[in-house]
Amino acid sequence: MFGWQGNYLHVNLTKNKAVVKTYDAIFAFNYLGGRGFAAKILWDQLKPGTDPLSPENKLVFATGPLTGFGLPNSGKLIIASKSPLTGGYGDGNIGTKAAVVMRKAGYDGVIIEGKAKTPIFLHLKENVAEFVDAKDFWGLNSFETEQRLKPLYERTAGIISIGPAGENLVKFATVVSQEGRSGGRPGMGAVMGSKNLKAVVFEGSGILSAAHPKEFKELSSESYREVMTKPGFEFWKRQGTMSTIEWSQENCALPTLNFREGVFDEATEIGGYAMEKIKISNRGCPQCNMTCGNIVKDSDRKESEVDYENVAMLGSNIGLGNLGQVAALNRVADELGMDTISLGNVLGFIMEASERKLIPEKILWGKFKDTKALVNDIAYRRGLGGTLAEGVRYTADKIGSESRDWAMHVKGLEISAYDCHAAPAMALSYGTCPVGAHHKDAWIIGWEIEYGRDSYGEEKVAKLVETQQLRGGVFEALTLCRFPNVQLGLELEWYPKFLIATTGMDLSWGTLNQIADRTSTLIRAFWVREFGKNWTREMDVPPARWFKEPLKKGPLKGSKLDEDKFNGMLNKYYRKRGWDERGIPRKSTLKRFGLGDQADQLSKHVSLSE
Ligand code: PTT
Ligand code: SF4
Repeated sequence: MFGWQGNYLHVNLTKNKAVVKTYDAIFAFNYLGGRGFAAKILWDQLKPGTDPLSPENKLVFATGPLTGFGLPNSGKLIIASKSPLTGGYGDGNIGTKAAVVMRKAGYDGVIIEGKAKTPIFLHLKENVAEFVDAKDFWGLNSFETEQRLKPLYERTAGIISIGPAGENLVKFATVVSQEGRSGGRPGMGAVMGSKNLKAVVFEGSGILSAAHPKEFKELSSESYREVMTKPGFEFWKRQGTMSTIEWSQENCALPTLNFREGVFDEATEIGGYAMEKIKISNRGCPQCNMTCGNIVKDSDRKESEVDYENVAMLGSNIGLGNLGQVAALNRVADELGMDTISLGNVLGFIMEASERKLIPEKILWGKFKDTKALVNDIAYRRGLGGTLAEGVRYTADKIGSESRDWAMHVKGLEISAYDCHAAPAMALSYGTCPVGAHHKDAWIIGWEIEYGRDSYGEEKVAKLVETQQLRGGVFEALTLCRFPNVQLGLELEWYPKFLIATTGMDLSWGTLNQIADRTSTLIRAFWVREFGKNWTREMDVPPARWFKEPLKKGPLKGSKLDEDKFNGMLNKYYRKRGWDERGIPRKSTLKRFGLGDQADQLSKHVSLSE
């Protein structure tokens, strides 16, 4: 096969064993790569009911057929597992040299199972898998870990690691690379920690061969050039995702004080233009010529990479209006290896609980030093930090009463940075995202605001499914960064051309969308298999706050979601997906995607509708 290497490495940490396994063209054609591969592997290889933090859970690193080729933004890696935060399918997409080097070492993916007796790191290259003692590394933060590992290996090595949060099994610990790129929101770092795996170092110098080398070479230079000609290119390089702060504020979608409001009085202080004043450089993922990581000097005089989500969640959502301090919190989260979105949620939640006197501790909005101390307590599970380390759903269950109404999560994954009091389609996007509340599968709020916020109609459901197919389906399977397309408008026609040149396969958008739908149906089946009779459609419904408490400030004051209309919209969504009124894929739908065996297995856990 061209494009795909046709194999992955299966590593067992209990037995110190690594075996190369091959896969065939049918697997590649049905699932394409990245999230598609991860979903199929986890369905096939994970026993239902596996404890996510047990040696039996599997951690999957997966790439796509274009990863590592000289094509726009092909330096990303999917990290997937059964999530300790949600109990369902979890993944994240991280930009890292490790993705490129893993492919050059000859692997499309790595599956890790078991648990090392003592802390280790893995060194993987062509025909080599070393299990290296990491006792001296355990306890280091993710930046120190990478800095200490780098000189031991080739300059081109790609490294991913966890920080203390992953070691201490914080449920929203992430995997970190290149001092600031962080992926795997639903606790992929905790899964790594549970296996005593501190880091993975990839080395590889093989050549990726394209099916049509001459055409590929031309496409490569043309497409990179095309990215640079896009009208938004210069501004993007200046601000990256940070201009979204101003956009969200204008559109009453900036999460403020635990998603109570959609506008923040100090938005300008933490926005894109304020960021430009303290910006020192750009950083980014490999294979990218539109790098968007804004490196700023933070209030601790350290360098921190800020994106919209980090700043909204650690800024407006916790009432902190000083960008240098927000950046410092972000840096601490990166060092400790914790997801900033979930972190901003648990902090906002506990500040609200304190304000309402539901807990004895006094935790005030927007207090930098106290918040920083609490962030450290979470990573090391000290005092109240130990509770917050379990995530917002757990914390609300512990505090009880009405606090569940404003515990901002879906399926246990904390909501990313868009307030939905006046955005029903975005609320549905959070509700139905395959990993829990993440904007990655469908940032539909931009379109929704243009189209009209009030509607709960069929057209919004259709647009949502189409967006999920493209972003959550195709980009996550190709494992390419979606920003050239969604931020700068690189035309979709490029992508099938990339596939022909590299793999030799002529995949139409119809075929790609079918692969996307197969994967999302399989992931839904995975969730239902895990939850069995406890699965309910309520798991697709966002928190009560957006339905019960209208906005009190800003131009959309008085807005809230309508529960009945939302439920109607959810029904339409299920119909469009071929799922029944419980949100469970119908037998006929599973069969339509070639998932007949999966239907048989699933029917042992729940009754399936025809
Ligand atoms: C992603 C989520 C995001 S999405 C952000 S900012 W964003 C947060 N970044 C964090 C961070 O930084 N440090 C930290 N400790 N935690 C963080 N949590 C949050 O994680 C990321 C970019 C961004 S920046 C986005 S939107 C796009 N996401 C893509 C995606 O999901 N798929 C895809 N095919 N392409 C994408 N391109 C963009 O990549 P998760 P990264 Mg991240 C400091 O991983 O789990 O998916 O959560 O990977 O390399 O940093 O790139 O405004
Ligand atoms: Fe990474 Fe940003 Fe480039 Fe995407 S645009 S590949 S997130 S640096």
